[in-house]
Amino acid sequence: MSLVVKHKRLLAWVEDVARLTQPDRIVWCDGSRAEYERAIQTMVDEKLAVPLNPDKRPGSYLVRSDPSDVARTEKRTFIASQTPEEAGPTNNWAEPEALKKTMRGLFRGCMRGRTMYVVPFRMGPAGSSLALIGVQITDSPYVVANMHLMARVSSGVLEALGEDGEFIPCLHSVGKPLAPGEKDNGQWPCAPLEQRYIAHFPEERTIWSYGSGYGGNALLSKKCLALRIASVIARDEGWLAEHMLILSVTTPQGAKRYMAAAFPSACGKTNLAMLTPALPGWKVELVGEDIAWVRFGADGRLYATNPETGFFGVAPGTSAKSNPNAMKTIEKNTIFTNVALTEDGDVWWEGIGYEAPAGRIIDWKGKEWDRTGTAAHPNARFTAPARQCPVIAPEWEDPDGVPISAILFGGRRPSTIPLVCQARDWNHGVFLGSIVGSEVTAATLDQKAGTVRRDPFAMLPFCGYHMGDYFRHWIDIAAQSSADKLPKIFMVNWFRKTKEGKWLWPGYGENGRVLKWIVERCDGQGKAVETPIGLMPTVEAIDRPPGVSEADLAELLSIDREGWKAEVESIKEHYARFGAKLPQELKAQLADLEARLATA
Ligand code: SAT
Ligand code: MN
Repeated sequence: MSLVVKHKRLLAWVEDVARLTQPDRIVWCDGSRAEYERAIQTMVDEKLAVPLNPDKRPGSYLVRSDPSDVARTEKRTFIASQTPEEAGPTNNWAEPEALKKTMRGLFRGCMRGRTMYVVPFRMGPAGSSLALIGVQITDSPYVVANMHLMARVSSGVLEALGEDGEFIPCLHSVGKPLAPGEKDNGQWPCAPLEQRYIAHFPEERTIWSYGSGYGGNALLSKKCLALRIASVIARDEGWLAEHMLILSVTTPQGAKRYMAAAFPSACGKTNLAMLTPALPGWKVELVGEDIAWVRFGADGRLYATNPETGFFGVAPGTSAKSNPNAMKTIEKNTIFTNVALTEDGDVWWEGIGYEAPAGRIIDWKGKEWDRTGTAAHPNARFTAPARQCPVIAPEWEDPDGVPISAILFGGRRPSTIPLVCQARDWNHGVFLGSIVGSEVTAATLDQKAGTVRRDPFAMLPFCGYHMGDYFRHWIDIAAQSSADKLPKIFMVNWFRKTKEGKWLWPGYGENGRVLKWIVERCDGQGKAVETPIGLMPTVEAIDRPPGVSEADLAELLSIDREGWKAEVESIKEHYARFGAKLPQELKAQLADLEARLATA
């Protein structure tokens, strides 16, 4: 590499890691196209990636991971703050020195036979005051290629660091050293589950990840840096790092309004971010589909920035019906992981919108599919550049971010939660964020079906500190502005069912009708009535989609008083976890809700 690295701390860290992990060679990455192609070719040579048919999916590849390494592993994810109190009840805590000792033992010699890549990257557009620089050391060419798509990898980042700039060290290994002469030979490298650690050291702003090569465990820019570590930085610096999509809505009159929205997983966040509204004349464009960094501008408004450059989206269920814009985004230059391969060299998955084509299908495990089980893994992914999205907002890389008019919180709630409801004020909105949850559909080890799994702000797995302090931070941040400039906050629920189990709301493009009411509320229009749970649209205020009767809409907008009383009890249980760290303001919100339900 022509660039001479002058950053002593960075050089010393790279040397230390190389001494510990003993790679065969070190490659400093520059973010070039040639480098991307070399990383992919390395995988192809090792039979870890399959080039797809260029007539079907130009520039695209299929990768199959090990069946034990197919998703983020929350049980192996740690917040190693000085005290367990700082990590709080929702995180796995580990004592930092002990964890480092264990992990150093694992890292010792773990890159033997492999290349150690040093990947400098920036999160956030050039010139953004929130942009953060990270340097990821990894022995995975899969990570290198994916980071090229997801983050701004470039040698310019090293130049910007100069001799002593701040960066977040991200150390990663798949945890599978190679013996002399040994090759991966089609075997996705990773370590056994019990040896995996995804560790965050929030005080040092450092990430160490060992043993997994998949998704958020390995692409450390994403959940580890841009959410867990960034949430700690944001708390200290007075901004917000959130698990939110960012979109714009343009009205038929040409007014553009921006919204940020948080949903737990499997609630159609990517679909909403790329929505094609069914209402004529309305347009939605995407700024981000997973992470929002949010800060106040000089004008007192909140501005949101997408720190990433690509999508790491779930493939199964993505179709021309559920998300036509995602389908267009992944037509080319896409890395697919754990989907099925068709005989003509294209990809296929459950819910792609058409039957699996005739001929041999190779499933995600690399075996010929007998057409009984699923051909793609349920958490199979596509990695694609954001700029390929047909509805990407032209301003998506604006260094100032986009001014947010509304914040939405949602979940998958077959009962109780109405289609939409507006918070009375900021603190009430924070309350709505703190009680976000989705109904458990199939019973799991720790929860029975029909109960609500709470996922406050959809940040449960991603908050790098005590969730009670995080609630406090959300309440306190309002003091940086005034009530009239703060975004309005809404709770939405596309998933209401009748008692007989029939969907009450068609969802997808029809959700644009709810966005319309939200825009109207932000602009001081749109009819709403005071209810015990917040401000609700009247039945006439929502443009009714075809197939939804007036009675259905009335039910979608009704207050299920008994359901809400049960909800209050469930929120009390949820809140009990946070003990003395639960802000007084949220206790007051809950007491207020209970009182309103009793008297109204
Ligand atoms: O694997 S990721 O963490 O990037 C995606 C997810 O699980 O939400
Ligand atoms: Mn996510």
